[in-house]
Amino acid sequence: MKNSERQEALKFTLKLADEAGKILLDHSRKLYRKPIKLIHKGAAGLASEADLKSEELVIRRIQKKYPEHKIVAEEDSFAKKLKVKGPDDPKQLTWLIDPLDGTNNFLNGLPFFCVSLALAQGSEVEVGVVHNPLLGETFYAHRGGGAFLRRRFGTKYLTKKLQTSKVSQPLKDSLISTNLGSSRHNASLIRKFPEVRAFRRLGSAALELSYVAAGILDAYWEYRLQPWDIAAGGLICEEAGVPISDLQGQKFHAFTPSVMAARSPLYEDLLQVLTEAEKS
Ligand code: LIP
Repeated sequence: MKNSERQEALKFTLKLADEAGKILLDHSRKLYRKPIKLIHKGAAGLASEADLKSEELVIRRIQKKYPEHKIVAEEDSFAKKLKVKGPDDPKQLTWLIDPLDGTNNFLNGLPFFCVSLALAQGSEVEVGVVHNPLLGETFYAHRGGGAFLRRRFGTKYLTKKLQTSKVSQPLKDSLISTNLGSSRHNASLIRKFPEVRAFRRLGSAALELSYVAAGILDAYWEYRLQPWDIAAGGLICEEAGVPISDLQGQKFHAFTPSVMAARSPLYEDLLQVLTEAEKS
């Protein structure tokens, strides 16, 4: 992709995330008064009409602007029982869409959810936007252009480039988000994990990665994720200069099934702890 194409796609994606965010806000207002329709997806969790309406809008807008691009979206993939895998053609342009990342938070009224939109060429993410409409915060990046956070303070918005310290906290002082304790983790890990300042489990992979990029969290990792959960947030980490890989230490790309992001040397320390835990 040419740089000018990335810039144009980013502009389009920011506008689209804002529009989809308004749909989530409308539904979160409805939900405040009475329950909204739920879709039970078995092992894939829950969805709601908010996920569906947001996704419909995003797909419609992309098909109009980029009719030749491929679209991989969470609810559509579930409905069509698609097996998501990386493209065979490294030039293929693919949109990876999570119309509502953090559905469980959304449904319980916990204000930590977002729209996550990414455009990848092959498996390299070129553009990513993560937008939380309730908190008024938008993380965004295009490859080679740096990562940014636009955040609402009262009625004002402030934008900053994400370039926090290159060096991490030591492990014992770090604030880490992960789903430790879930069935996706080695059950004994929680008992033998070295001391850290605190653990969090925030429930939106896209926002958790973006928070590491912004230095709000020191580290995040999770197993068994989907490309729409991590593509945009992963690029935002890369563009903020934060080391990110899968849990085997392999280079991050849109289709890696697990992810870990942290500044060094915390990144290396965590990778070692997790690799040891896998062996035991
Ligand atoms: C969710 C994530 C969450 C992860 C779940 C799920 P959804 O996305 O971001 O952090 O643990 O596996 O993928 O379903 O809310 O869009």
